[in-house]
Amino acid sequence: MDKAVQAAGAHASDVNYLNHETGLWSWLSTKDHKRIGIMYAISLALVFLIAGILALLVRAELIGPGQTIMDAQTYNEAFTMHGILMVFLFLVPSIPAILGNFVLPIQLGAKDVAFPKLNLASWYVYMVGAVFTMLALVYGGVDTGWTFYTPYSASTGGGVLWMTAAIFVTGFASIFTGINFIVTIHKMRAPGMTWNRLPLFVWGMYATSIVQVLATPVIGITMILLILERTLGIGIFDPALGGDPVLFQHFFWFYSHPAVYIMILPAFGILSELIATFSRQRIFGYRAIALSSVAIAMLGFLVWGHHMFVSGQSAVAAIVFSLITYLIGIPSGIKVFNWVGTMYKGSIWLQTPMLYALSFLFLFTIGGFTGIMVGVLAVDVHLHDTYYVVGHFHYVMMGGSVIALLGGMHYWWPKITGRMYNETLAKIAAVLIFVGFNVTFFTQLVMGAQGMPRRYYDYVDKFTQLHQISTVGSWILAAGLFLVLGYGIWSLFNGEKAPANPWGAATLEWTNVSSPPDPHNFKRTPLVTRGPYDFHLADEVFGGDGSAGDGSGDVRMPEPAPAAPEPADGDK
Ligand code: HEM
Ligand SMILES: [Cu+2]
Repeated sequence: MDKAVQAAGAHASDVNYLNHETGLWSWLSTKDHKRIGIMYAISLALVFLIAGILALLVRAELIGPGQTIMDAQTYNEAFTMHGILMVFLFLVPSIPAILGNFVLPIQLGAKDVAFPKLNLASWYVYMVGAVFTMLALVYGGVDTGWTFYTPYSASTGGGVLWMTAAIFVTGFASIFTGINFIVTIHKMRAPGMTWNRLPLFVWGMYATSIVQVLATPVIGITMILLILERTLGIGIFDPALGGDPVLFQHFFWFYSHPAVYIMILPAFGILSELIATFSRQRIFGYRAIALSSVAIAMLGFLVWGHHMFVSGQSAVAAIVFSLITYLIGIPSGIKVFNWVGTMYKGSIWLQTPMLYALSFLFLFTIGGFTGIMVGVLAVDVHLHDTYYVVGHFHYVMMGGSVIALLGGMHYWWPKITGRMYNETLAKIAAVLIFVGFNVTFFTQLVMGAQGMPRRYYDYVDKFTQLHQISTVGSWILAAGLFLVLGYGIWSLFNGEKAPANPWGAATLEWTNVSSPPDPHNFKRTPLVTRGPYDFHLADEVFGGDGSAGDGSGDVRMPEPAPAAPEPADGDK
């Protein structure tokens, strides 16, 4: 075990949130944000597993032209289900529901979220949505693609009704989480936790919550309208009934573009924590990182038309959407610049979470850059509905969000479980995932640019080789992910006991809370007197009085808060 791990050496107290109550009912009826986070983690891991297996099957079908392991209809249903599960049931809830729930209140110095019952309700509502998803499979499956475009979705198989209902229902889970976090951040901060001392993970969650609350109702209403058209024949999208099919696309993307920020903003938040902690540096440009998240959240509402360049919208609209899309590159670029700036001259510690952070920087930059490419009106006319788009959004959603989630899970694992994972295996897995990811998806960018359309189970011979490379890549990727699952489970039972602050981080969940945390997080409400990345002031972390992490101390600082980054004057 590394030196820093021992240095922070504090002892977990015997009673913690995991063992203070036992039995299934104590979990199903819990209002503890930490336990709800874990319930979400287990549910979402299961969804990720199912959706991942579907992805492997889709890739296996594409290993050669023509039919290989499934027929065309099954293929359509497989990629649709993969997409729906990954986007709506996994990635949208993922980081907020798991790590947001677990970490956010502790980072604020709070005992829990503002509305603990609403938090538990969010999980139950999500589970109802998951059951509806199963029913969609029972009642004939869905083959529309995850976008449910009309007019096809208004007429195809019965599963669509259940699936759209599932998305309507899980939307509430997302809204509940968003409302809860906004109120928690405004109202539950410990004394001294000013807006300028919020950890950047909290800022990321704040921006995300705004989008969740404002955008999710739109997808809910869209799904309801589709259901009404299908069941009652009310004309909304069907021209024969006086509707407009393109209207569906507007509604859908008015939610779904902002939704990509629901998926990526929390990832940005995690990145800031990882980069600061493992570079041992004050974050460079705290305020720029915090506010660029909010800027992205706002701008994200203005660009939906870039998904509809070839849908027949007016040339003026298309040009305006294209131009606004470029603007998103600015706050995103600011972030990447600031993360690199934070690492500059830092003492970088290449533990597994940092490997994921570096991975993210590389992959998200490709994802963002290819996003600008498809945002260029003229270029997208060529690239639209090709594998280039598939490559692009996997670079952001998987290379960005999922990689950040993995980094965050490794980072907070000792806090959540009270155990360390096997560092060597974890590093091997991180490398396998990075390599497998690029082999799988870079090839897709190439074939997309050459004209390979998306959502086809057959293709012309010239694409065979690239498809084969991509499929082999998916196996490397899967090997890495299963390795994570393996050593994760092993660590739960056999892992070394984790100290309170194994990484020498300076935010409250590490400095003032034991691993695993006390049922009420803090024994005494902390008094915050410095910024979240003021390592030079965090005496209790580096050579302080050794009181770190027994959960009993306030954050005691030798000096008053530094001028970091600017004194707050009340709520922003
Ligand atoms: C930040 C996280 C992002 C995520 C999670 C994401 C996700 C997605 C997804 C799921 C699609 C597929 C849409 C479809 O099925 O048609 C897509 C397409 C697209 N994305 Fe992104 N994206 C992200 C960032 C960006 C950025 C930064 C840009 C541009 C600056 C961008 C521009 C586009 C465009 C123009 C398309 C439409 C391409 C087409 O359909 O022809 N995206 N994105
Ligand atoms: Cu978009």
